[in-house]
Amino acid sequence: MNRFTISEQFFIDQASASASGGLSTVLNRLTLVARMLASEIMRAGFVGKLGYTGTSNVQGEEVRELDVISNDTTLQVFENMPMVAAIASEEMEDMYVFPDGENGKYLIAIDPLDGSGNVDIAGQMGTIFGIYKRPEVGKPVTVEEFYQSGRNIVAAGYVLYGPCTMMVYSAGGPVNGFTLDRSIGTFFLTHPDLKIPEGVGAYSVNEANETKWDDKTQAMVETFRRQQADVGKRSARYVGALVGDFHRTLLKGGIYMYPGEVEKPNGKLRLLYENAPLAFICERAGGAASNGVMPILDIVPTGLHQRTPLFLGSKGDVEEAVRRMGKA
Ligand code: FBP
Repeated sequence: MNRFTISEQFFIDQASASASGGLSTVLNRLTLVARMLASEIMRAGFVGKLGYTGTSNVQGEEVRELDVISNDTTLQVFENMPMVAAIASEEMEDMYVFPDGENGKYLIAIDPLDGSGNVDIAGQMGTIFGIYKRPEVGKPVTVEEFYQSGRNIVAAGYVLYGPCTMMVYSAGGPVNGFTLDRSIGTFFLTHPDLKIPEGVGAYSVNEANETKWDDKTQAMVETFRRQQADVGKRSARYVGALVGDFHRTLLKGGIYMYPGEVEKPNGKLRLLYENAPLAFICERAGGAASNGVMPILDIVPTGLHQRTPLFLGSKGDVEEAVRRMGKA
């Protein structure tokens, strides 16, 4: 790999000798989504697109104009891609089946714009994606085809929109990070074979939710806050965008937590297009991801928008957090 390794060639080189090239094509199209959204986010302030649409999504969350733009862009980019059968998105209640989708080979689960609460403060945001193979091609697409555990993911990753735009992905092997050179619209390999550090890094949780957690969760987070965790002293960091908090955790170590609450035991984050793709990346970088009871990747979804608690990061940190909550 020389310093001019670009994503297009890398996807092809990394594919197995017997690969049809379909997955590489899907990944390349995802870099197109990344470049288009990076541009939309950069320009949103100039064209008055930082606000809300006045509607709510299936999650009951207020929808930002950029949420809609991000979802529409994703659908447009994959509209004429015969190898993609359907897309499940945070922004759509039901899956979207493409014309002639029944002959498609892949399913894409996506959060087109993660961290949209950061839209109007120039904060970090991201796109999270997971790619699955259909159980059978040539039949009408059913939503149950998306109900596969993260162990079946063929490729997953995220795009980080921040001071720079990065794409981090794995197709089952190492985790590799690319950085966008906006001037030529090309992603260059800048972070090959990422491994998450152990015993260092921040703990990352919205502590304003503390009173909503059960006693053991409160005690566990308190241990990290009071610098008494077995895994060593930790600082606190929380940017309010899962992709931003996870990217820092992947590079610097530590743990991101979105615990369940007494009133909402499944927490906030969605399994199919947020937790499972990031768990796939985290495990391949040597880390761990749990819902507090079992590995995220072992959970078989029963709905497109199913939520789970999330503990994601350095293996030692996640294991200690799970142990201290005593639910596993
Ligand atoms: P979406 O923005 O895609 O809905 O993602 C949910 C999210 O914004 C995560 O990115 C972030 O980590 C979390 O919610 C922040 O939640 P809270 O504001 O409750 O801490």
